[in-house]
Amino acid sequence: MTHPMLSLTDEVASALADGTPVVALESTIISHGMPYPQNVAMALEVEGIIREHGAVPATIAILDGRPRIGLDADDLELLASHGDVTKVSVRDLPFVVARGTHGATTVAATMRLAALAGVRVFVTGGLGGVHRGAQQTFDVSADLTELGATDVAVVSAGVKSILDIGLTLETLETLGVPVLAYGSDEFPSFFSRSSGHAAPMRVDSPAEVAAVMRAKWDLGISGGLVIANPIPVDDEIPADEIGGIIEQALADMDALGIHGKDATPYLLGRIVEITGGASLTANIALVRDNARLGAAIAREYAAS
Ligand code: PSU
Ligand code: MN
Repeated sequence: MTHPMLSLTDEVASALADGTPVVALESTIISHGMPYPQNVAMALEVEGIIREHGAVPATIAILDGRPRIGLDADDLELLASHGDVTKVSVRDLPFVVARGTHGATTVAATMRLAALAGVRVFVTGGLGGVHRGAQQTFDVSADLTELGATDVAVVSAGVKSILDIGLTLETLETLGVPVLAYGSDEFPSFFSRSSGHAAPMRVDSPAEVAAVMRAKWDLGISGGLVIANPIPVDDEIPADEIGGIIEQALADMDALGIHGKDATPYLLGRIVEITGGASLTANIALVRDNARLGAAIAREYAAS
């Protein structure tokens, strides 16, 4: 039975009914993570990649207060270009639904809605985590809380070093979240294949990922999994090159007094500005690669 508050497209509803693999996609990356029009082009392209690789894409957002599982091209265009789309993490979901407004869902809110719909695999670019200086600000993304609680496997390229990567990994350990680096001994840092942090666990095939998902949930251990897929070699921005740019973006944010839910969108936009768009090219490349991997994982999981 589909949850009565969700609206599924016919394509997603029939895929879920007949066991066709489905891959969830978030919408904050569209509305608050990339500039227009590259954001809508990315969203459409990634849905196409997931279809080409044998799964059905389900981009998730709130439109007119209605949680939507699967969107059409007009919906994606609205999310990419409309001036008034709220960034919705889990705490924002009830407010946006009750008011009947538009919301773009973060990793946390997308996981929650995907799980309500019965979707177990979700592809994104980067996760939220423990912000640098969180010892003072308490700024820890609700993405981590949600990974500790909700049964969805999330494919990302790791976390940007706008965050404290070491503390993010510690928190995921505390929350019981398996962190699987794909084909690497090191946890990746989004733009770079390396981070200086060893991967807690390594896997080398979609089937191995599906087996860990099954084992976790069959053991009754609720919560998510992180699959950290390093950016393809040819698209990588070396850590020493991006490091200084991230420091500058963080300093600019502090000077402007930006914090809370505006921090991540500001930093993402500022990094695109400082790199003259090079970071956006890398970001889109890693999302494409994550889509290919996520579709393969969803296929293996459906067959397992
Ligand atoms: N990191 C990225 N790109 C993104 C985000 C994070 O590299 O688009 C978005 C995701 O939607 C993530 C959210 O869930 O930012 C985290 O926001 P916060 O730090 O406010 O929890
Ligand atoms: Mn935060």
